[in-house]
Amino acid sequence: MSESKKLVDKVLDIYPAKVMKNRKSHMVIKDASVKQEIAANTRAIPGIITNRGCAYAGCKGVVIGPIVDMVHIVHGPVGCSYYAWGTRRNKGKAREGGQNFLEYAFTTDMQESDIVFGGEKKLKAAIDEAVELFHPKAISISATCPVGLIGDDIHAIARDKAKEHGLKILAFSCEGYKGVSQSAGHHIANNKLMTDVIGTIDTPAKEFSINLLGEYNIGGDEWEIARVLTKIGYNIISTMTGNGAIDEIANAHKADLNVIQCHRSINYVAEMVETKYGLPWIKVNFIGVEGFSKALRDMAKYFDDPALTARTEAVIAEETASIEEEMATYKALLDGKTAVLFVGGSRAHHYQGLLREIGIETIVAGYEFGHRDDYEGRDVIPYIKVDADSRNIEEIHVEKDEKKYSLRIPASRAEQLKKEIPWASYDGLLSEMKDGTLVIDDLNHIETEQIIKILKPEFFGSGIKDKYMVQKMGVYAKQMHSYDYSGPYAGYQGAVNFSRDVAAGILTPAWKYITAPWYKEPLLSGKVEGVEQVC
Ligand code: CFM
Ligand code: HCA
Repeated sequence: MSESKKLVDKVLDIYPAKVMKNRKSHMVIKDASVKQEIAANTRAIPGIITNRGCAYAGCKGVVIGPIVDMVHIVHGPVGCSYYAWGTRRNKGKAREGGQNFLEYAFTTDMQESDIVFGGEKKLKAAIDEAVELFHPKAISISATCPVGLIGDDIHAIARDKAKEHGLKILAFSCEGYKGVSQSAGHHIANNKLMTDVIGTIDTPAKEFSINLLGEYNIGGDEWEIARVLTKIGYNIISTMTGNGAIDEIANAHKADLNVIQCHRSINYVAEMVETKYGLPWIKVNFIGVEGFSKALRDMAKYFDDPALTARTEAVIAEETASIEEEMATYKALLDGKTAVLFVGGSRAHHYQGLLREIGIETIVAGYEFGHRDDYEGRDVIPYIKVDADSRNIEEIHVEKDEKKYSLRIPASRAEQLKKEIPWASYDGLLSEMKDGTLVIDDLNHIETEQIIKILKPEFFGSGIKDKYMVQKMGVYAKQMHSYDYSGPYAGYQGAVNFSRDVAAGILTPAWKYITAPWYKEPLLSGKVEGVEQVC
């Protein structure tokens, strides 16, 4: 029996029958010879200590919060705002003459009396106060659980106050209880960005214009990606939403291409922009040396411009040469080690290439709230229509989910693109894993404990909730959400930073001062001839 099978049996053994059946459907041992399916994006079992967050976290915390020049008001009890204050480490800078409110936490601080008599008055006052004190370009209002329960009409307030003050106010009914995880919040945020922001400014874009979608500038990632893209000659119209600015996002539809890093959190915008404005999108992975170079090459292939392609190759050569030696040093230190990766909805996949580059193989991986396509991937079939549109560009149509979309791509490029770049399609986490390794969706506390005990990996890519329990078991756990306050980890320089931090974390002599529980607690006990206890 394979190690993974033994592990699955052992993990499932602790559950009552009904729970066992449910959890089993969220576990898959990779087998490349068959098409595999996994249960995902379903409700966590009550009583199980899941790592997931809520819709408010996904909407305000993840998608809307990183926009730097908006005042983000949380309508709810103070804890929801305080908990979300600065913890995601999405960095941002004010544009010239512009504003940056990222350091602030704005809340209506609802009290018991507001819950009983309604919180609308307080919200109106908060908006007036924010406008008077800060004169922002735009405001967001995020509803927390009690708001939905008592029925405050945040949308009517947003409409009236926007008119009164003459600015954009976006209201999000992202009460934490909606959906099964953060994922519902992403969707709510995406919808409003589409209806109220994108397309509201029409400044013509320069050549090679792109939007970066699903990149949140955690630890400065976007700045490292942008450094290289700008060197090649790309014009980044907007980033959604790390270091994002509201007017830039409003003009996003003028770009030539949407480039998606985290598909899970922003695919709805990509799809809606594609349908409404004919703007195609490609999925990339900016993490890891190979990953980043591939992303740059895919983008160059899309634009198919000889000078851009030459610059791409020159920048790749220069950048990779500058980090080669350091990466080799870390590989020599870490070769042969193993990792477990359990992160949100894309990083458990995105970091595997980089880990492999420094000699670390991922043996278990999973998402908190990924959907089935994040595990299983998705293919689309582009096909060509012969007629030409008014701009003298032949239309290319994409058929997916039985719908047809028109894209602004020269017909001659279609077949080639289909073969060469991940145009509107993507690989899932399962495709990254080696045969025999284990994929687990919505991993919980007790399963994490079992995995660590049985597999004893050297590296666990975690969130804040599971990090310290793993470290107390003597295994290095790295916060893959906040990067443990380090970063950037994306791009070439990011790969070096990550490798340095992982090497330091795994190789620190501190681990010899912690005795893992399996060295002190008996796994079996009883009397075996002449021996008191067997461990
Ligand atoms: Fe996308 Fe993200 Fe992630 Fe995500 Fe997140 Fe995040 Fe994450 Mo935390 S948007 S899915 S909801 S890459 S906040 S920057 S680290 S769980 S893997
Ligand atoms: C969230 C945000 C989070 C939490 C990270 C963690 C982040 O989903 O609420 O649990 O450590 O990246 O900050 O994913």
